[in-house]
Parts: sequence; C-alpha cells; structure tokens
Amino acid sequence: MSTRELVQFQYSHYNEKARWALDYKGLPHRRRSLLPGPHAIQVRRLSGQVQVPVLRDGAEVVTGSSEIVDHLERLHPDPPLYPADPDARARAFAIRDEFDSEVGPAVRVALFQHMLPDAGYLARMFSTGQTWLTRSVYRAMMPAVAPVMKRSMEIGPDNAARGADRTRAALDFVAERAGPDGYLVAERFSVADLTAASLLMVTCYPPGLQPALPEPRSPRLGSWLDRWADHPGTAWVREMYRRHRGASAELPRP
Ligand SMILES: N[C@@H](CCC(=O)N[C@@H](CS)C(=O)NCC(=O)O)C(=O)O
Repeated sequence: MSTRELVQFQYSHYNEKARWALDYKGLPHRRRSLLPGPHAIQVRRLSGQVQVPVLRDGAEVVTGSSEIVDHLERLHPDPPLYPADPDARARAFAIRDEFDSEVGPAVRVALFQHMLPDAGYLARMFSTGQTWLTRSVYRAMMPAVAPVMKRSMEIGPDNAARGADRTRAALDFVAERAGPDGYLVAERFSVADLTAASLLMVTCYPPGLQPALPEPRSPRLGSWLDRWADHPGTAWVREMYRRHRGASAELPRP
C-alpha cells in the first residue's frame, strides 16, 4: 500500500512536473487536489508554506516540484531523469533552473491575465473532480479568489505583456535547442525536457494531459491557445507528451 501522496492543483504546470516525474518512474501514488484559495490552510499545516506541489512520501514531506523530482531521482534512479555525464547534467540543471525561476511565473501571469475575465471556465478547471456542491460553491467564490490571485502573482497588463514575451522566447528556445533526436540535452529525455515541457504545457494543453480539460472549452481559452498554436515550440511540447507522458501511476481512490 503506497503512502505516497501528491498534494496538488489539477492544471498547474509546476504540479504537472511533479505528476509527470511520478508517472515517468511508475511510482504508485495518490493525488489530493485542492482548490486554489482555500488550499492555503491545508498546505500550510502540512508543509509550513502555502505552495503546491507538496509530496508526502512516508514520513517525509517534500515541497516544490524540482525538490520532488530530486527526491524521486535519489530514491528511484531508474528510469533516470538526470544525465549521467556531469557536463550534460550541469546543462540540464541550468535549463531546469531557468524554466523554474523565470518561465513558469511568466507563462502563468500571461495565461491568467487572459483568462481571469472568464471566471466561470477557470472555476470549472480548478474544481474538476470535486463534488457538484463544492464546484457550485467555488464558482460563487471566484469573485473573491480572483483578486487574491492577482495580488499574489502580480497579474496585470504590463507584467502579462512581459510574460507573453518570455513565453515566446522559451518556445523559441526549445524549438531551436532540441537536437535532431528532439531532446534539449544529451540525446535523451531528461529533467530539462520534463521541466520545459511541463511549464510550457499551458500554451497547448497537449493530448495526454491528466485530467483532460473541461469541455466545451471556453472561447477565451480558445483564443489563448490560438496565439501559440503555430509556434514550433508547442509542436515540441506535444511531441514530448506523445513520447514520454505515458500512463498515470495514480492509484484509484479508496
Ligand atoms: N517553485 C515552486 C513553485 C510552485 C508554485 O508556484 N505553485 C503555485 C501553483 S502553480 C501555488 O501553489 N500557488 C498558490 C499560492 O502561492 O498560494 C515549484 O517548483 O513547485
């Protein structure tokens, strides 16, 4: 019986990175999906801070997507996400760190600036998998949640324009940097590809995403996706998903 539990938001890109690492390594785990906003109390109680993903692995509590990947890599090195060669590993870590610190926040600000006016669809995304009652209450709470999101992520037109530029530069980077085999470092899938593809997945929500987006998709989400659809960087993200996203190792609910 697994005591691994990922405490997460459903559609967040940092959370997707942790889910993908667990799935890639075939590690059975449960997922506890929280609602952005009310999540803070539970996450603080568990980890002493408010951000997800957080992994509970037996007695250990690991906070942060890269820390979770690192923890899994240490305990379950096969299949590896870290290149064996020290130079390749250093290059993979440099890409991971830049995506973690710059690209992840930039993509998110651009996305939410575009999507916040569509509170109904955002509420449906965030509350996927919850009971009908919870979804209805959460939809009613969205007008209160949105300003908190704006403040905490510094969402606004200027920041969003900078975020969109950084997103485009990151898509340019993966399209140009991927070698003939498709990978960013050392001719095989590594933490660099995992991080870049996860953090850019919101530009194309590729097939294979778990869970799938609520249907029908809203026109606003459609126009966000249209903005990036023809970029070769989103083709790279979809290809990484096709090759490596694989089956989920999530355990069914008891
Ligand atoms: N560096 C962290 C970033 C995690 C992060 O930004 N999580 C967001 C969701 S994408 C979050 O929990 N936001 C809620 C909050 O800050 O209260 C990681 O890699 O896990």
